[in-house]
Amino acid sequence: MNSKRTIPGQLNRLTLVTLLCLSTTVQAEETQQLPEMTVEGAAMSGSAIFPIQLEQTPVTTADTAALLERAPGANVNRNGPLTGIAQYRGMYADQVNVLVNGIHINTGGPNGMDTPLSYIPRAQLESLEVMRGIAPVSSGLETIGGTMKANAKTSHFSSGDEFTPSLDLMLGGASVDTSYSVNGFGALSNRNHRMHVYGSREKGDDYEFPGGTVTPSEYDRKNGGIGYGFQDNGHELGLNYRHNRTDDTGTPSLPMDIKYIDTDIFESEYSGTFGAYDVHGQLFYNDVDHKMNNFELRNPPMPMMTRENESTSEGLGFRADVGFAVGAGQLLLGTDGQFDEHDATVTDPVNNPNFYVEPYNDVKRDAFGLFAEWDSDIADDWDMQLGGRYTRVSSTAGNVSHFMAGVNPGITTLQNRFNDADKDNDQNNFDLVAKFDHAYSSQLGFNLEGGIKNRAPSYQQLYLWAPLQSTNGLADGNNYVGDIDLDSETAYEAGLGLDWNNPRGYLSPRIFYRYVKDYIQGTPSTDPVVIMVSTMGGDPNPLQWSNVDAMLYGLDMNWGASLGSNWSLDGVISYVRGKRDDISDDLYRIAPLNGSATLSYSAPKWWVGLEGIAYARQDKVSETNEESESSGYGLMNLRGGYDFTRDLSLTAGVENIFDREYQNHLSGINRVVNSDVPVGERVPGAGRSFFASLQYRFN
Ligand SMILES: [Cu+2]
Repeated sequence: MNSKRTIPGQLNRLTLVTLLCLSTTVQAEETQQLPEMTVEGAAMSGSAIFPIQLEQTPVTTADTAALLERAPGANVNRNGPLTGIAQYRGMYADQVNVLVNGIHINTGGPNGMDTPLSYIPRAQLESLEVMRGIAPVSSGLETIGGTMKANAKTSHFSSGDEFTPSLDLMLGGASVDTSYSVNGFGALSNRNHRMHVYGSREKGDDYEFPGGTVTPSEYDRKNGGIGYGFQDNGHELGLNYRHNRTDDTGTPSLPMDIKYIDTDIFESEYSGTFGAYDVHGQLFYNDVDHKMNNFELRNPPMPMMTRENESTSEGLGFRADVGFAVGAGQLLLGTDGQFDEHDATVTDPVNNPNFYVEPYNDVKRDAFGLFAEWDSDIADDWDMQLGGRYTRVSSTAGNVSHFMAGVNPGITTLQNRFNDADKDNDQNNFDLVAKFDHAYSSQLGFNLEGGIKNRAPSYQQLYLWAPLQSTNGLADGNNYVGDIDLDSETAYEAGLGLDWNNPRGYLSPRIFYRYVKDYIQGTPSTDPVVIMVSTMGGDPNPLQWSNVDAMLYGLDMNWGASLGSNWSLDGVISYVRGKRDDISDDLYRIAPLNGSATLSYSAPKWWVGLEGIAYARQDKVSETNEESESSGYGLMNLRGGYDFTRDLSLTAGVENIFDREYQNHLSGINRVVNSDVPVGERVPGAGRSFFASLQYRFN
């Protein structure tokens, strides 16, 4: 209960006072009952995965990534209403392995507009989990910044031969962006077959904040698909197809807005048992066709500077693993791969039909891995996980062209230099993970972990040859160029945690320290040609991706108190510090100390929850990235639900009750002219919003 005092100082006074009053009031209740979460979290291994509680969150917030703020250590970098980039312990974008329905999605937008989590709209989300601490080597090819898992609603086998139907319908809306959200999911299953079909649409206008309107922050997304599963005699097969169509959607922190994102995702999965061996395999493919521009949802920075970018991408992935008993534990042996292709072209269809730049042409990034992981009970109260992985990442790119080559000497030099270069980059990486869990008593457990993790450079970091803001959503406003000779980032990480729970409450703090050798960071370009070309494009101080050294350390925890049979108080606190080790500077876009607490009351037919969120100021900012500081703030949200019948329920509430004006530090900088938000200022969060959703569930 003291945890609230550790919430940072700079928060809204009202939030703190309200939280204090509420918690003292309800503390008076004497009845004790274990909150559900404590029961689930009691097993030692359970503490490794943090499931975000979805029941009490608004389905009307379209962006699934926004939910990450509810997990210890996790957060979200926002560039627009649908483009949340997952952050975990100060690492983000390509550094964090986000699994969508168990697969890695090859995203097509060179600026992170179609982030993995954007492919499961909130209304379709079944579960969202954050693996705490160092991710197991089996959880993905490149997991330097951790692993998260999002799963969409799907069909499940039922028990008899008869087919049983189920239906899940949702209709919702919110006031701050006059948005609506509809979702339909239908399934039919028996004990051998299951099939489902689903579709959703979300549409919202520019959202309001106390100082006006954020332009453009409108969004429009349709997402739907079909799935089929078969099981018999311990063998199971699943097939899924998903289509995503995002139309006009604003990303005010990026140079362009989404015109469309058109993506197909095919997944297949098999699992079965052969004697003592559990066999599992996955094969998946996706393609992305994406267009963005700077003249339809916003005004271009200068009237003649209209630009449009079309990107296409394809990704093929697989995984095969086998598990069997070895010694006192289970050994998992596996192989996995991800083979991606990227192309992008910038044109000016409005003012200059001759304008033509290829930032990326025929880019290929092929990752192939082998891994072994052994989970065992080394002693009565001790669990151990040992894992090792080899990953080879081979990247290459084709020759590029620019319409000014042969005319502009700087561009001619950059283009020829790139086209004459050997563009192959091969990385051989070895990951190691060791985790120990010790159950000291039924109420207290400790865990200790250490690991070495790698990430090969992204295609943008290798192959961006002309100074442009193509940075997978970094949104710092700087022009960047790549470096074909970059090395992989290598993190050396250690973590320590404890899990305590008893009938009065629970507490699961973790501390971690991570040293990242060859951390990939933009550093001031010293190349006179790059500087000259970038200056023509408006940025006289371009950055070049480089290997530097960095460290990240911090603490995160979830905690809760049982306050009687109906009341519960649950919270999360996250803190991370990220800084360069080679020079004196801080890392870019690191969340300040933040925390949230929710007081909820649950009755058989209804519930109500009051949430307080507090962010401290962030003055540890990156000078290299010209990052600005941000102030602290506090917010309150009130939500409730009512079940009319077993099938029909209503959820409603108000977000940002006091219509507080605030800027989340991880929100990008506005670069849209003629907006209520000045150019160069952090995009503010949404003002007060009333929301409601009606859900019909039949099964
Ligand atoms: Cu884009």
